[in-house]
Amino acid sequence: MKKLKKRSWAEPFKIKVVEPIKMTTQTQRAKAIKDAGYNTFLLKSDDVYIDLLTDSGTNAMSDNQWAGMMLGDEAYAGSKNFYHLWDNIKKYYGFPYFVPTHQGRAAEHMLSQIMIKPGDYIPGNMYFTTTKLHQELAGGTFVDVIIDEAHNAEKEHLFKGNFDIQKFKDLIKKAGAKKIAYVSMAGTVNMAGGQPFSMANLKQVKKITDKYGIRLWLDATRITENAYFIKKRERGYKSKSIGDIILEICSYFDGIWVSAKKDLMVNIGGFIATRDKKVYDAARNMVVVYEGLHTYGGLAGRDMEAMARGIEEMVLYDNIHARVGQVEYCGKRLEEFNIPMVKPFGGHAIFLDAKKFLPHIKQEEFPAQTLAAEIYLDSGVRGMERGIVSAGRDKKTGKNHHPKLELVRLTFPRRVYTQAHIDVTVESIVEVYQNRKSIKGLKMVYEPEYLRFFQGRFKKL
Ligand code: PM9
Repeated sequence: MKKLKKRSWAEPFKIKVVEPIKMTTQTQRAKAIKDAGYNTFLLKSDDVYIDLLTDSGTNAMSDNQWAGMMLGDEAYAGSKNFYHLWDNIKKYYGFPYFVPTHQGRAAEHMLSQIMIKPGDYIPGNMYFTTTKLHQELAGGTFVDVIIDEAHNAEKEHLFKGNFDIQKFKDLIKKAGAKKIAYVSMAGTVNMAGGQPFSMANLKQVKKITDKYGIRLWLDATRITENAYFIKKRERGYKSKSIGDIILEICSYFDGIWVSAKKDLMVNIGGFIATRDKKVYDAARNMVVVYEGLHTYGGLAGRDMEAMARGIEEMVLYDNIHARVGQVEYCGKRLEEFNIPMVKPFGGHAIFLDAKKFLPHIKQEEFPAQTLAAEIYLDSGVRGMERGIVSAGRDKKTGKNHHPKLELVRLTFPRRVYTQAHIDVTVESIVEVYQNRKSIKGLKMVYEPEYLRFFQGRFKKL
């Protein structure tokens, strides 16, 4: 009899409501992707079979969250859902003040306007598209001080999201501490492949910011995954709960901003939370200009209730274990076929290394954009470019940035797809890999001014 090597785990939930998805033919997909200018953001979702574009707002809410939606208090001012959410932000993130926003970039906009003066620098562990844009629009310059390993897809490092302490110190020396608006740390680091920072590294950063009186802020959009990796990989945290690790992380920061569309497993929402009364007062005042009253910030009462309940679920170990486990399952299956990917596997997505996948396509011919389009063409699976298109242009010279990482992100919405969906995805990627030599690159034919990856259009070379 064959011996059992290990016992499997399964998701800590079962399916109560289903949403049909549509299979398309290769001919239909060829037309759809051409009409979309070879940009997966411009596809109609009706033409997509398995949607791995993003985990942002695409999550499945629990029955408890849906029940909470029915308890939405839609009063213009002082909704009880706002107070429930505030209580949970205090309890689970540990900050006394909070301002709701309709999503993450609204929080980035306000914080950048409040904290950055023209000519300031903002060091961080690799750029994120919307974050950096808002920092630049406020007159600041983002400086990447992540460790070099993060820019190398294949390099195995348990904490690729770590700050390079020397790079950070060099910047302070060069620019002067007064010119640093704040430190912008992210956990996990999206553009590096969903990679975490370690608690030890965070403590080192904190020591320096304390010494120089620099404000320390966190993009806590995917902090649950970072906490999970700390629990799994860092000495001293094995027996700590996800909730306690999140609280410890937050205790080192002056404030956080969050796109609630990720960890909180809702379809819309965001917020700022802080212990800095001055920044809070400014954000609370600014939110009424751009978002709505400070007790709803562009959200309905029901949205805030779903967020409050989502926070309670995000800290559950079984939930985050299943989430990261699904990403790992996909990675391991792809590994069997030697598909080039970012390693170690990240928290929210598998990142295909398009430079290695399509070595015959130059970066100026958009290998990752091409690969995302080819995978869609093969199977209707939708991923996202995270390479030269996403990196945009230098704000001074207008020249394209040439990031070392040229990736296609296959992102897993929380609690949405089954193992069978992952298998279909893996098989499609393997098929495209086997036929990769015949694939040709793209040229850009339309480029919007901001965040060009969303709306840029391409033609086949
Ligand atoms: N992230 C994502 O798909 C949504 C689309 S942008 C390509 O990964 C971080 C770490 C994010 C993020 C959005 C935002 C902005 C801030 N920080 O999308 O405005 O991953 O809610 O948040 C996306 P909003």
